[in-house]
Amino acid sequence: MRKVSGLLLLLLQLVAVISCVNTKIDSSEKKALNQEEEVKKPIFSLGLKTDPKTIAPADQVRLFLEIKKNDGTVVDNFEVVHEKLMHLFVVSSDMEQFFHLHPEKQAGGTFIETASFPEGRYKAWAGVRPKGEGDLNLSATFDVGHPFVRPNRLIADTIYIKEIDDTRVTLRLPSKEMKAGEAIMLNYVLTDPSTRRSIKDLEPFLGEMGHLMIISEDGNEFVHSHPMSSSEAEFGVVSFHVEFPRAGRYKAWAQFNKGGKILTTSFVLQVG
Ligand SMILES: [Cu+2]
Repeated sequence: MRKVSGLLLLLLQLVAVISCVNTKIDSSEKKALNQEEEVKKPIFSLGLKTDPKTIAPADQVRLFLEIKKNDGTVVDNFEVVHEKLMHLFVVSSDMEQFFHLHPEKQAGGTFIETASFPEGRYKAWAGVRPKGEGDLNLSATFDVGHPFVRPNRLIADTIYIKEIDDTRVTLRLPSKEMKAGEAIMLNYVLTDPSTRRSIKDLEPFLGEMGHLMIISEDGNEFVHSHPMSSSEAEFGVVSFHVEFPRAGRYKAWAQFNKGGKILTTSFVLQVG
């Protein structure tokens, strides 16, 4: 009996030691995680001011944008990305409005853009590459008028065909369900709806045969993709390689240059 209780005691001690080790691992892991979070803390943010401060629908408004560092300094040195220093995507909270703008950089680092917007709450995504840094996509919000804002709910498209300016744009999705974190190919096929022939006069737009901007339903995830080299733009097919950060619905805007005219098309996608 004594032997058994001695064994039991040993076992209990062993369990205690193991759980102690476990706790230690847990706390050190936590520490490592915290450090990682600190490292990941964004160094840059987007400063946005408008003139006028209160914006009425359809009124001309000037947007002043600054890329700021944590210490408050304004970044003034940028690399050209796709022919521009800044690509600004302004999207309404219901994702019905989409603007692709190119603000002009001023001395000192402030970018200025003049535009007008229908009533709504807007998120402005600025795509920039500060010298020596990677690509940044930073966002800031502003209101136009007195928008009634509710959580956005997108309805996934079931038919992936749209016609714009005498061009039929068909999005060919992968045959399998699209999953977050997987490499996915989105093929856009551009045809002439009357002849059903492929569009052959696609031209580069900002240095690429197409641009694809994807935003999650809640407006928190932003993905910008460019065509793969395997695209056959001369046959009206432009392929994008994308990876969705998480499951949910996304709105995807694709832009093409057809004989000097910019075509913008959008679809809502469901990602499992
Ligand atoms: Cu752009």
